[in-house]
Amino acid sequence: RGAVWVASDIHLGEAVPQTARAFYDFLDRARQQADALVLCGDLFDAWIGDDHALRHPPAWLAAALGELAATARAIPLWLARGNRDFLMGRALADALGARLLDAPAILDTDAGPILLAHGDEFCTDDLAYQRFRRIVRTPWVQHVFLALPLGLRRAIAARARARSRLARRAKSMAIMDVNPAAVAQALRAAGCSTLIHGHTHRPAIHDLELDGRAARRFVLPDWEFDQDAPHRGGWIEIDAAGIRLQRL
Ligand code: OKV
Ligand code: MN
Repeated sequence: RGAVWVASDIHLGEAVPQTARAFYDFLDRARQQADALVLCGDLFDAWIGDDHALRHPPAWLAAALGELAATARAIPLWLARGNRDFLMGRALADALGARLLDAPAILDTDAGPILLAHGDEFCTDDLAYQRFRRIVRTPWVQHVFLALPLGLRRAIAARARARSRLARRAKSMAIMDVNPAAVAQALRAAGCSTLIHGHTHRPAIHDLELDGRAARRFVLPDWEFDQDAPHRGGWIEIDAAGIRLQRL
């Protein structure tokens, strides 16, 4: 309750100092102005296990963990997993003083109940991705992966990312967007008329009709800076006055 801020798809990684700086400024602002912060998936561009991150963090990751921990000391910080950092676990949350949010989750906010999800689960037209998702979300598969030595995990991750980059180029924009029926079904199952998600990198507010009633779908922006799109990033503010999409 109070002012809840939601962001997703920051995609922190080794070589994105601009993104990191913009995000740390945002965390600082959230510490001052929000009553809670929810990071709704893809905080990190890749995650191959809490152990590697916590034991030998490279400099960029140590900096990120420090900023997140400082935020969690100031306000409740909730972390939901995305399609890239789905291996974030309890050890990471504990180290940060954050809480894991099992998405999809229903947030009880001053603007009413809101269904919160990363969004990849709604991209049901992308059959190849859904197949990948089913495999890597299987508990025993994750168990085996996490038991592998770090070097092997890194190599598998690098291969998976290279393959994914190639596959994306062949996919249409429509395939990589949410499927309206999957969205409707999730809202219906949750008994909500508001959905917030990220993942598609297409920030917008969509007015929908769900079983004859008005509903809304808020899409969070991603934070990946590049030459073509230098002004990305943003978040959603939720309070008694409503739900607002804020851009950097
Ligand atoms: C995350 C995505 C790479 C998309 C692999 C089991 C396997 C986990 C994993 C490896 C990859 C996460 C953990 C990464 C997301 C990609 C490429 C495409 C579309 C297994 C459990 F292989 F043994 F089955 N992985 N990494 N992708 O590099 O962070 O979301 S990752
Ligand atoms: Mn995503």
